[in-house]
Amino acid sequence: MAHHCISHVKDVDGLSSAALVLAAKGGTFRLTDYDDVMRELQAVPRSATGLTICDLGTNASNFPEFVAALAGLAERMPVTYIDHHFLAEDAKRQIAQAGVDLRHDVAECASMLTYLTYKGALPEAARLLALYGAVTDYMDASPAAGAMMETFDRQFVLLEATALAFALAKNGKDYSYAEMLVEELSKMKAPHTIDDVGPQAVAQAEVVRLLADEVRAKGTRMNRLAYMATTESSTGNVAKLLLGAFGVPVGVAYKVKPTGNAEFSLRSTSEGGVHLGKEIGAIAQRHGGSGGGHERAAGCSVPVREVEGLLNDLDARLSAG
Ligand SMILES: [Mn+2]
Repeated sequence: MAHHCISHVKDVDGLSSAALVLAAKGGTFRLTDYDDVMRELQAVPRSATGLTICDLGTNASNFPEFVAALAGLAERMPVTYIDHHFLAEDAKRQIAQAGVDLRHDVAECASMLTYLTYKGALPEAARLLALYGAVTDYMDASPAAGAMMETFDRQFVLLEATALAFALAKNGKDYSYAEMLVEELSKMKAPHTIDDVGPQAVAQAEVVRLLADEVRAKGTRMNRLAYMATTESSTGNVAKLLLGAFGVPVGVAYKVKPTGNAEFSLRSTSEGGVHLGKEIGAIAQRHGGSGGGHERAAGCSVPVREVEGLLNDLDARLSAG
């Protein structure tokens, strides 16, 4: 008899969401990335009495399988799906029709939506976890997060959220480190009091400083975007650094995976002029891959031979305005 949670492994929003579910419902949790969501849905323990899925956006290419898996699970237990990645109205309808309690809002981060979902079973301190996800997802000016932030020392929240994000980035390839963070956060520990989060965050600050120089040297500028191939674990970081290094509205970083796919992160400034998540979803599908995300932060995956075509299509789309 235990609740089960599946949440996003890659960022503080996913970790905070998992910690909130763990604090409110107890039970077990698994952290995963977009590519492995289907596998995790199939691996939900037989003994689970409920399931919460957090911060794991889905994309058009495997949507029918995703909904079918949700429907199968919803026959066995209550299923709650909490997310803030873009979802078309029809997709939302299909998820609800599968018997899933969908908590979806693109205006707030997943950890804030998770906090609001389980608020009644959570202590006061859980509000900080909601804000860590909001800060690191750039959603701390959203209606619920903005109002909550006003009741805290803003610099304390920024310090704790950033320490968490940097320590996670430093240990990004190690899922057990992320799991440790979730366990500790679920006990309402402040990030700076968790083991070596402080030193790991400082070490990551040095990684970021050196990376900024590397991006300047190795990045390539097209018309409206700059791109770079990297082996660095956080392609999101590299994409962001490209914006400043080349003065372009869109930064694109990718790494080639052993599967033969190139995995991209995209970031844009307010000058981008397009919804990155929607555009890259359509472009990636044309190149035999998939993708999606937010207006100014998105990701996709395509076969490595399609990298050049994808970059050309995206740059052309951005140049068309
Ligand atoms: Mn998120």
